[in-house]
Amino acid sequence: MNELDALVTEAQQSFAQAATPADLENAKAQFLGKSGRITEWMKGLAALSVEEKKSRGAAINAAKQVIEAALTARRQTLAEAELQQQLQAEALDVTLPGRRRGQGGLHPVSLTLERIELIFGSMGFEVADGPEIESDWFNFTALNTPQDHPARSMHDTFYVESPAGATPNLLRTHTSPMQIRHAVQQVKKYRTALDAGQPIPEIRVIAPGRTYRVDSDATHSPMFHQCEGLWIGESVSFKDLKFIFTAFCRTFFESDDLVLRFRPSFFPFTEPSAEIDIQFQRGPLAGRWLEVAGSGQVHPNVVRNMGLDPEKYIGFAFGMGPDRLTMLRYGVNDLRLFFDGDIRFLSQFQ
Ligand code: 2U9
Repeated sequence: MNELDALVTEAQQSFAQAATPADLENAKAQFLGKSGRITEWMKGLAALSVEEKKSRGAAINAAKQVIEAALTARRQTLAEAELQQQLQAEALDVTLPGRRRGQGGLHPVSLTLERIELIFGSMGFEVADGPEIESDWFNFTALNTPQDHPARSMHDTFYVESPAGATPNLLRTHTSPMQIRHAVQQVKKYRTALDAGQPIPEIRVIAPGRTYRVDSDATHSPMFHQCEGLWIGESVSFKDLKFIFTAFCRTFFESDDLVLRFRPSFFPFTEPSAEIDIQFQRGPLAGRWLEVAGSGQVHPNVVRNMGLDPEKYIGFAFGMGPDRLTMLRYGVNDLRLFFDGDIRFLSQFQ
């Protein structure tokens, strides 16, 4: 075997051993590069005679072509191998099931609020929604709560930073301010009729929503929900309150034989006032009296703050805690479970 044949064999072996395209390009440089072995052979031609140049030159060119063909073949092989590897690495199993988007659902307290709105809505109550940051006037003063009432202390109420000298705003401690707002709006709307001594539509509204108090244990959360109701007209009485609230409780708890008890109490915004207890006749809570709401006849000062004459307009109000109603309905004993955000607990209500 002459030297050129040996060089071709060496180049073929060298290309075959190159495992990556980079290795192959290095191997190519050794044979076909500027100072590669074939190039050196070409340079060697200069010293030869014309005859020798012809025959040797042809032989070198033939060897070069074989080496180039080997290089091209190896390049293709390596490129194909690389492609195959990539295809395998990125392979998609189209038979796998798709990833589903999780199905969301309503929070148990939201379910209760919807239920309350539906029931009172069916009895002709509007639903009022409004600010959670309130003024001292709407949260306390308009509701006949005296200046020195303990509820107004920093101990019980979250105050919001405000400019020096200004009466501080606060996180509403109940949703009653919303009922005042609603009533004032209605009174404004019917001012002309009122001034002319004409009757105006009754005010019948509930105000559900978040409320805040400085309080935290197994049955109190600093943020909790409330739903208050208000019905004002020319002859709305305690018997209407009893009827409405009994109907509400029996529908809410789906229990026609549920019994209610009105126990005398005190609230600054109602006079007289009563706590409302319920008693189930069946089920795990049967026989026990459970407190579910406060209520009363709206205090004349509060009626006046709505812009109405308390000698002519009268009515009742009530307030309840949807969080507690949810606990009773589902048999949950720790209020904090509702606000921990644990999906394992919350998904049970879907
Ligand atoms: C206006 C006038 C009067 C709303 C009322 C209660 C009694 C009451 C508590 C129930 C459970 C608060 O969340 S709770 O702790 N509420 O006892 N609320 S009367 O009285 C009003 C509301 C608005 C204009």
